[in-house]
Amino acid sequence: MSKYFSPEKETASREQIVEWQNAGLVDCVKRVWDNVPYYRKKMEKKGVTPDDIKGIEDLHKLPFLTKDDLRDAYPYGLLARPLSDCVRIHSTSGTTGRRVVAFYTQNDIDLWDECCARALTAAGATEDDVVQVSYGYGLFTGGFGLNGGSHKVGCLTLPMSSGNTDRQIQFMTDLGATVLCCTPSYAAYLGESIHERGVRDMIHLKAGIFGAEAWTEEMRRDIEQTLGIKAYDIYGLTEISGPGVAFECENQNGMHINEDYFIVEVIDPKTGEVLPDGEKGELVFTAFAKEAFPLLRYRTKDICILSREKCSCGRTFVKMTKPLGRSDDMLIVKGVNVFPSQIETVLLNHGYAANYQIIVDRHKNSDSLEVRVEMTPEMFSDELSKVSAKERELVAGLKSMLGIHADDKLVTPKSIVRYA
Ligand code: DLL
Repeated sequence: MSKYFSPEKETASREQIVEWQNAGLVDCVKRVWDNVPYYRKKMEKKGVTPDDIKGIEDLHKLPFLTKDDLRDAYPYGLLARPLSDCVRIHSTSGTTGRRVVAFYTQNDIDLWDECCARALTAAGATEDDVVQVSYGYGLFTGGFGLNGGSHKVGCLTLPMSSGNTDRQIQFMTDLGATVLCCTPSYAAYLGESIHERGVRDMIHLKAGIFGAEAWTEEMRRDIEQTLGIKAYDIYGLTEISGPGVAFECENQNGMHINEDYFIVEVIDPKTGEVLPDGEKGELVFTAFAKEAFPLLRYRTKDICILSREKCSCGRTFVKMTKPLGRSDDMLIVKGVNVFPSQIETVLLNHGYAANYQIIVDRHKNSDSLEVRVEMTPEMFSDELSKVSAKERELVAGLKSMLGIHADDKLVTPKSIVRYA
C-alpha cells in the first residue's frame, strides 16, 4: 500500500509542478474573464487582460481578491459556471456582514475529496481503517470534506458529525475507529471524557486529523498522549474548497500544499508586496483548477511561512507552517500585540488543558485583559490557598510571555462552553 494517494502528483518534479500551474493559471484567467463580469471589471481596473498572463511569473499582475469581494458578489457574482452545473454549496459561519458562499461542480467535489484522501493517506489510513468524522456536517466544510476523502481511500466512514460525546465514544469503541477527524479542541475534550469514563483501553485509534482552528505543539503532544495516537494537522478554508488545501505528512513539521491545484504566495499584509520563501506574511491562494468558484490571488489573512526544504517523506509540494495568527485577529491590548496562541502556550506549559477564554475590555480608555482558565480536576480539589498560588504563577507566566499584565481567573473544570 503506497504512502501517497496520488504518487505521481505528490512527488512530481518542480518543473512538472510549474508546468501544471502555468497551464492551469492561463486557462483559469481566460475562464473568469469570459464568464465572470466581476473579475473582468477588477482586471480591467488594474489594466490587465488574459493576454498578459502567460504563466506564474505574471501572477503578480493580477488584482487580489478579498473576503469583501466575496461579500460584494454574494451570492452568484463570482460563479464561473452556470448554476445548473453546480451540485453543492458550502458557507462560512460569518460573524459579521454577509456570509460567504462557495459553489462546487461534481468535478470540484472530486478534486476536493482527492485532497482530503491525500491527507488521510499521509496519516496512514488505508481501506482497512475505520474513520470517525466528528467535524460538523452541513454548511461547514469539515464533515463533508473528510467524509469524501475517507470514501476515496476506501475506509469505513463513520459520519458522526460534531457533538453528543457519549455517542461518539460508544461508536468509537463499538466499531473500533482507528482514525479520528475533528477540531483539535474537540479531540482534547474527547480525550478527557474517555479517561473520565475509564474506557481508554477500549479505544483503537492510531491517528487523528485535526484542523480548522489554531493549535499548538503543546496541545498536539497532549492529545497524542491522551488518545495514544499520532496527531496530524490539516489546513483549508471554505472559499478554497475546504480542508485539504494543505496537510501534514509523517514528519509533522509543516503542511504540504496541494500545488497541482493551488498556487501559493506569501505577501506583506500591509503593502501587498510578494515576499520570498522563508519570510512571514499573509497566505494568498490561486485556486486555478476549480470550475464553479475559481479564485485568483485570494487573501486568506492567515499569517504563515513557506518552506521549500526537501522533505524526507518524498513529497515535493511546498510546506506551510501552521497559521501563526491572522492578520486580522491579532489582539492589541495596551498597544501590545497579543496572539491567543501565546496565551495557550503559557497555559499548556503550566499544566492546564488549554480550555480558556480571553476577555479584552476597555474601561475609561484603559485596556484590560482577562484570561479565564479551567482548572484540571486535581487542582479543583486543592485548597483555596493553593489555587491562589497557581493563579499568581500563571499571571507571572503571562506577563513574561506577553509583556503586559493579564488578570487570571481559574474556573471550575468544563465550565467554559465548547464549540465542536
Ligand atoms: O476551517 C476548513 C477546515 C475544516 C480546515 C476542517 C481543516 C479542517 P473555514 O471555516 O472557512 O474553513 O475557516 C478557515 O480557519 O483561514 C484559518 O484561519 C483557520 N484554519 C483552518 N485550518 C487551520 C489549521 C475550515 N489547521 C480558517 N490551523 C482559515 C489553524 C486553521 N487555523
